[in-house]
Amino acid sequence: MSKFEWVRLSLEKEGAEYEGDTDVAVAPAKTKLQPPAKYQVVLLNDDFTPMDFVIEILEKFFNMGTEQATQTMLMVHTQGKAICGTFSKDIAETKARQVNEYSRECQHPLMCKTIKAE
Ligand code: TYC
Repeated sequence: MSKFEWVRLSLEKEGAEYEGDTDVAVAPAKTKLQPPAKYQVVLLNDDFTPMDFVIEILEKFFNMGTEQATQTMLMVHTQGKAICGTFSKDIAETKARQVNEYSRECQHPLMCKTIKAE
């Protein structure tokens, strides 16, 4: 058995790759790749923000129709919170920030936050 053949077989036995006779071996990755985490954008209830304003937010930032926006607003109003959508981390954080900034501009205390989805 040649020297190279011996190296190739030894590396293969350990699960590494042999890359020709350059003496470069690449070890298999130790960590398994995971799909990117998802984040939920959650709207919280308060006693002061007008219902119509919450519906406007859901239409404007979450592309909901008036029917779905009304249902979601009522869910927040009765249950205390509701998920408005699930996105990548960046998009979820941007939407929550845009909602909070716009609410403050309009003098409403509406709160929007993100939580990592299971
Ligand atoms: N509870 C508010 C009211 O009675 C309405 C409301 C709904 C506020 C949803 C915030 O995320 C919210 N005017």
